Amino acid sequence: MISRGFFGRRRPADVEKRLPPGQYLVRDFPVLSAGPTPHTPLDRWSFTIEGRVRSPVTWNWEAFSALPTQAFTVDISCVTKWTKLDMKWFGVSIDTLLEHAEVEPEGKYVMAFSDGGYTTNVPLAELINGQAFIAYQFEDKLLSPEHGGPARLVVPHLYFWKSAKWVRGLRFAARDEPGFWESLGYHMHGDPWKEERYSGD
Ligand SMILES: Nc1nc2c(c(=O)[nH]1)N[C@H]1C(S)=C(S)[C@@H](COP(=O)(O)O)O[C@H]1N2
Ligand SMILES: [Mo]
Repeated sequence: MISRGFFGRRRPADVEKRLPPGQYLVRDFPVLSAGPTPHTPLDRWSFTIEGRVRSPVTWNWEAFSALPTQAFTVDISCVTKWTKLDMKWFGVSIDTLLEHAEVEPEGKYVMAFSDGGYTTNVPLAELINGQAFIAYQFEDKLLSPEHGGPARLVVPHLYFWKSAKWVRGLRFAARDEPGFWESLGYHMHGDPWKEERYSGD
């Protein structure tokens, strides 16, 4: 018997249903970075929750990698129109992180910040209840530097620019401020199913 492979097992109609409007399927994993790939050694890496929280929390790598992990199998859509199905990540759910930080009632908006200066904004409501996580493993390997290792935010239900690579923390605020791409004309929210690509979409 000949193996039909990963995509052969699913009927095209099922695949079609999982493709947001204007997207096409890819099987490879493209790399898209606005600048050079940072290489922060693990002994100098940390992850911080700050801003509108009762008291800021910082984990070093040892503490962060000791947090409970989960597997997440998700479909990802990039605003450049590729969609990749069934991407298997491992990491720490944002819900788990927030068990360690008390967000103030005003802290409804989050700015993710990264090594190299990249930022992206996501409302808190879109990060909780299992919707988003900090990934440090992709498939069977530690996350490679070009894909955001040591760790990246993954918000699978929004366009992939919201999934900040080399993420170092989340800053809580009372107002929704634009991050890097958002201040260059990309959408503040970025829902692929609504084609929220650019401001005004
Ligand atoms: N820190 C950082 N995160 C980033 C980016 C970036 O340039 N810097 N690019 C974003 C964009 S536009 C996309 S599509 C994805 C690409 O992730 P990948 O290179 O793993 O495919 O990362 C997002 N996260
Ligand atoms: Mo992107």
